[in-house]
Amino acid sequence: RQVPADASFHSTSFSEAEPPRVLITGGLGQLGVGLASLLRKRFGKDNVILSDIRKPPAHVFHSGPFIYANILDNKSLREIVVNHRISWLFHYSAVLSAVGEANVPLARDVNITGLHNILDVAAEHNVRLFVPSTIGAFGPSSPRNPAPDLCIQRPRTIYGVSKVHAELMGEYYYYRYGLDFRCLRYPGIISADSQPGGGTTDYAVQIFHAAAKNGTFECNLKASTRLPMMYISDCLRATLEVMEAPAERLSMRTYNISAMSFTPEELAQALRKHVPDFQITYCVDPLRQAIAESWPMNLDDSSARKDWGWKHDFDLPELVATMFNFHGASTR
Ligand code: AKB
Repeated sequence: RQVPADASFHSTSFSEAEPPRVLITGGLGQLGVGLASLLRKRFGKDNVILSDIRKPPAHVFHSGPFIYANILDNKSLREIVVNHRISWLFHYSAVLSAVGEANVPLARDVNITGLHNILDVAAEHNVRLFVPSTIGAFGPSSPRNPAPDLCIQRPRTIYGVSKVHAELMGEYYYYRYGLDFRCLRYPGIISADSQPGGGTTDYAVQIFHAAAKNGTFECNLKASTRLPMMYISDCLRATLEVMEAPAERLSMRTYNISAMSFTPEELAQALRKHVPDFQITYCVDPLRQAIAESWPMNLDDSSARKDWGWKHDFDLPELVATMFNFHGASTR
């Protein structure tokens, strides 16, 4: 097992009586607000601080603590961790795959330099750190169906390169400094009330809004492009579960997690149960298509299932029904 002798020290940075004090960076992206709401139910509203460099919408601002945090500003990061007695940090700031290719310097700053700052502050202040990785951390030479936890990773996007870097640096800090680093490789995440920004799997979110609104959707990936996907509530629960797992249950620090896998054509067919005349057309974006074809079609998540009991709740039919319930029956 890859657990150092002193791991028990890191397995409990807070006592049962004292809940963790949590900071979420990049909190206004697709996942932060949902994660904050899950964690606030568990640890108390005031123990979970959402942060971003953008101004929050009113409902987010009024739902619990929100602060400005720029991950490129080391001094202010340290001030936040010290002043708020942060003991758990969820590092959600990232530039996603398609936007990263359009702006490599930005992706490098946010995804690599920003990560270095986060690793240092977490290691210095004994903070348990979660960093999401992704199917994008695999590349064309990785096994695609399924991709195991440990295999060749030679991604061809700056996003993927930065995520492999995050996995390796986090694990290095764990072995070198005892940083309690935990990482999950997320599939494409599907959410009803938040939008992804600039990814390759975004079509699988946009299609639901389009189906509910006008019954048609123009897809930017080919009909047969198979990718791993997951409903947001499974993703956030997995994230909390791996953070709460006793250190001795973790045989690794970076795990694949998986739920379902489908193509745009299969998703459109599943949508027709709710919108019978739903039409999908295809206008392929060559950049996104090339990225998608370099990613796995399925992830092997057997280690997560074995080590800390990961189990998904949502397959494709439940996902589609839940997304439609959220949007209300068709708004057309
Ligand atoms: C993207 O498409 O870039 C992300 C991801 C799969 O990491 N949603």
